[in-house]
Amino acid sequence: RKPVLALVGATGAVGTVMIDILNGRGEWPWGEVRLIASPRSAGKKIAVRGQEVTVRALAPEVFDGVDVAMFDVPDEVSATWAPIAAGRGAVAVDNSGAFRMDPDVPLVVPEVNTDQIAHRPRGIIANPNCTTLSMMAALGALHRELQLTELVVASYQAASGAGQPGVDRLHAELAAVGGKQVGERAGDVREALAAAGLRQDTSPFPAPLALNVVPWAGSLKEDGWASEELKVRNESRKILGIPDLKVSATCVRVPVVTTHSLAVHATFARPVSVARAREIFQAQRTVVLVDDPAAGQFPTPADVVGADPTYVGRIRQALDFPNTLDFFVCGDNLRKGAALNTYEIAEKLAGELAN
Ligand code: 2RA
Repeated sequence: RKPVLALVGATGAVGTVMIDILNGRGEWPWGEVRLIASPRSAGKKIAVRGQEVTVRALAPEVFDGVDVAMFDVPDEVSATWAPIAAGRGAVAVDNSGAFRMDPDVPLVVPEVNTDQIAHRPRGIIANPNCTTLSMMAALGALHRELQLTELVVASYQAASGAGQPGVDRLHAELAAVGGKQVGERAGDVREALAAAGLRQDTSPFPAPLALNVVPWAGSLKEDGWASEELKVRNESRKILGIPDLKVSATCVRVPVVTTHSLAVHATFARPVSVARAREIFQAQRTVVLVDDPAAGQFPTPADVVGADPTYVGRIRQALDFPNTLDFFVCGDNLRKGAALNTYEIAEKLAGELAN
C-alpha cells in the first residue's frame, strides 16, 4: 500500500503554499492525502493533484492510518496534536517552534543533516524557523568542507513571516504612504499612518514597516535578545551539529512581502577563497549562485519569491578577518523556509517506508 499523507493546517498561510507544492511536485509517492484544519474550516474542498479533498476537523481519529502528518499550525496546536498523531502511528513533521530544541526531536534540513531523520524517539521531526532555514543550504554546504566556527548574521525579514496579519498590515501601510511624499518632514511615516487611521497598537510590528526597517522580530528574551535571534543561534548549532558554534544575530523586519534575506559573515577552521566557495555553491543542487555585481547581478527578494532554491551572491573574502567569507542569501520564507522543507522531510519518510 502507498503511504498516507496528512496536512494539518491545510487552510493557513503556510498550508496554502504546501498545497501548491503538493500540486506541483513531480514524483508522487503517496496514496491518500488527508487535509486537516480547525473545525471552522472543516468541510471546505481543496483540489489536490486533480482531486477534490474535503478538509476534516482536527480530532484524534483523523490520524488513524496516516503514515506521515505534516503540521503547519501555531506552537500550542502542534504541542498538543503532534504527539497525538505520533501516538496513533504517524511520523509528525512539525513546522512550529514547539519541539525544535527537544533533544529527542531531530531538527532537519534534508540537504544538511538528513541522517538525523532516523533518530526520532518521539515520532516527531521538527522543521527549523524560516530565518535559520533561509541560509542553511548555503552554510551547510560550506561547513561540510571548511568547518564553520563563527557566524554573524543580520536578517532582512519579510512581513509574511508574521503571517497574514503581517502581510495585510504592510499592504495597508503602503496604501497609506503610496506614491507621495509623506509627512511634513519627508519620510515621516508615522504621521501618514496616523492620518490614514492606522493605529500602531493594532499592528503586528512594533513600528511602521512601510518605508522603514524595524530591528525586531519575535518576542523579548533575556538581556534584550529577540526570540528570533536566539532561534538563529540555537537552531544553527543543532542543525549543523556544532554545539559550541559562536553565533550572533540581529533580526530586522523590512517592507518586503515574501522572502527573507540574510547578510552572513562566516568564519571557518580551514582557509577559504571566493573561488572555492563559488564551486561549493555551484555543486549544491538547492543553491543558485547569482553573483556578478559588475553586471548588477545579486539576489534580491523580488527575484526569489515563489522559487524553491536558496539564492546566494555578494560573496567576498573578509578583508580583516582570516578564513572568513561574507555573502548575501535570499530564500522564500514560505517555501524552503517553511512548507517546502517540511515536505522534503515527508518525502524522505515516504522513501523510508517504501524500502
Ligand atoms: C518571522 N521567522 O519571520 C518568523 C516566522 N516564523 O517572523
